[in-house]
Amino acid sequence: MNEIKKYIKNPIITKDAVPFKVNSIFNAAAVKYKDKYLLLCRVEMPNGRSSLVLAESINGYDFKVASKLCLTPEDHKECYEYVKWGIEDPRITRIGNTFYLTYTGYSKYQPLVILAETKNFKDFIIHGPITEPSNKDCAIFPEKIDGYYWKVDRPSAGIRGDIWISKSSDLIHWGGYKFIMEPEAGTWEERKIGNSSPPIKTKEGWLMLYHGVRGSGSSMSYKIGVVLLDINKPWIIKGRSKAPLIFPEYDYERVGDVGNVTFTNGWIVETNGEVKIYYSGADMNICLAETNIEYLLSLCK
Ligand code: BMA
Repeated sequence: MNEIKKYIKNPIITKDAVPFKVNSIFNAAAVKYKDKYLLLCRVEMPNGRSSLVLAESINGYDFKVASKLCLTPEDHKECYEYVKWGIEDPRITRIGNTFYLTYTGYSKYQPLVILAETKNFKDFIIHGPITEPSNKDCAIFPEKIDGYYWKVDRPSAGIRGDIWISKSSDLIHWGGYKFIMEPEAGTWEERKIGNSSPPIKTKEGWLMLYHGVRGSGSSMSYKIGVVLLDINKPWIIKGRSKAPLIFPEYDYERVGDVGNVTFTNGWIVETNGEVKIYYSGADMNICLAETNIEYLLSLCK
């Protein structure tokens, strides 16, 4: 497959599939767990604040949404004031037998990044904020590099929206902050960029999806690109797609709570190199696009 193929039956999950009342379901983290495909989805509740719910599937296409929320702002006993307005847009990284979740905590203090971990998707240890506000779009690398854990995120200072990288010995205390990429002026990603999915190790480097935003008039358009980072020095960019690979084109991506948005925070790589990108259209649903590692690498050349 030398392309990105949007699934013919998109969207694969809408709010009609959620067994309780929500305003929308979107922006899911994705992982394989015990031979099942798991999506940890953001649900916006009727009051406009978000929580997380699991959806699971045997084949990666047909998902069943759980009957109860799996993580809510109220579960954050020690840091509730930083997530009071919702928890949003999780990324999941597996290191050993532990799944690390990074997600946005939203409150009057502006967004920041929360770290939690689980081994079974039932019991969660919530570590709390690992950035100050304003920061979001954080993903952790799946293995240590040069003896350290690494994360990317998107601090917002003034009008800038760049991706930065930092390192840690314990995943809690971070330092060694470095700028890695900025929006490309005058293009589809000129306004701001942010990580989209946890980096994946390939023979040519770390492959990572990112989103880029362009504002025109009163609306913003969200599209998805891909970047290749150096395997030993992940702050060095080896290549970056010249154009977005996923962008709003169909009604289910153009019309919704926030129109003209394609946004992803989860992908799954199969052992044969095929890739399933779970993305959302117009902040309203969950969709699937399929491709493979070789093609994604070719876009970075
Ligand atoms: C970003 C995040 C995402 C959302 C996107 C488009 O800033 O808030 O959750 O999908 O905007 O509205």
